[in-house]
Amino acid sequence: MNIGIVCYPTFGGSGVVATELAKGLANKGHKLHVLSYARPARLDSFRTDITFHEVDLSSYPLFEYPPYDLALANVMVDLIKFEKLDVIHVHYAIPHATSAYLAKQILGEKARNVPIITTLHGTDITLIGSDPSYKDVVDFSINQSDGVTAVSEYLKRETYKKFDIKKEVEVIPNFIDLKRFKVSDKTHFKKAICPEGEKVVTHVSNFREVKRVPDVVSTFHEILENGLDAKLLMVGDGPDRQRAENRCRELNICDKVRFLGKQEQVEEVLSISDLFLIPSGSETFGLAALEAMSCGVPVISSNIGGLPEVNIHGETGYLCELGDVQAMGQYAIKILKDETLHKKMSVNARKRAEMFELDRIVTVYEDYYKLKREELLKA
Ligand code: GMT
Repeated sequence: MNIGIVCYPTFGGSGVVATELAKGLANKGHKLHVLSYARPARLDSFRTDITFHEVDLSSYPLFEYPPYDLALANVMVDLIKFEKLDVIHVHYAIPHATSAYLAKQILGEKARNVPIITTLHGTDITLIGSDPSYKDVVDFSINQSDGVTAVSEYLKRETYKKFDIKKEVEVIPNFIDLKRFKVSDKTHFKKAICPEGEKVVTHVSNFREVKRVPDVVSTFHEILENGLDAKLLMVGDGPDRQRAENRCRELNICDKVRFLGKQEQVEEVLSISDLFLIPSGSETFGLAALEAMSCGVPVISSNIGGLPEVNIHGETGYLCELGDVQAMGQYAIKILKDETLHKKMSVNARKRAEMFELDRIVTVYEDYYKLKREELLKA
């Protein structure tokens, strides 16, 4: 098939899922076209079976806000016409699903059999999508898609709760490349960071408010207060980094915390980690938790959203009430002080990650595309 994938080019979340899906589908022999306003972070090497199309925004004095959604629709029209796309798969409803609808309307009969698949990832439903300034358009665009998928059962429920959706939402969970996200020997790296054999606690995110990064620091402080020597690795960057750094200064623990910024090879950091913290206020799936688990790192997360579908309480780590840094700290100590428990949870975490294996989920998407094409052909 000729498949168009539309996404945000970001380091984490939906951008990663979309790009890894494109690579997985190309590995199965499909021809992929990836559309975004910048080259996605994970589309990092040249391949003849994946073409990147940068959506270019012309500036014009009247355009204080250049209309990205229109430029994107225009690229879609072009690709359906000249690259003969069989499917358009958009990741994140705003504005991608709306642009896809517009492209299809523009082409009329010519695009009749090209299904638009919209994958909902999270904040397009739980936060920004349900904001009154977008809600009606999002509602309409989702209903106009030929297929709608959500990355967790939780997100499916939220979608029905927050919008008037008449379509069946199919849950296709996020996936993981088990060959990439596995423990590798990084002893030299660990020695450099923890010369005294301290435990390594890690957090990876885009440091947005929803990630509650100050809670990561407070939880880590609890660990230190309970007499366990450890280092905290903060991977990523974003608006709340300064708050997190300030919290470290207030608690006087700066020598124990390393802010590593954005990292391409997160799996290398995870390879030296003993514990992963993800205390988010909202998380439809928690891909970062799955990446950690795939590297055999037990996870302590908040008990919200789709996280309980990934992290299993008492097996792969622990789930705690939102904001309960004391409980998170206590569970962290429990895992880090008990080698047998740590080993057991580490093995369980990797096993659980295996249930989200990349090839299997890519096939589920492939079958879903075929089904939606058949439905259009029959209609
Ligand atoms: O979490 C983010 O900040 C990025 C966001 C996105 O849409 O790119 O991530 C969402 O999609 C990911 C991939 O499906 C999920 O793993 C994240 O849980 C979800 N984030 C939130 O719900 C906050």
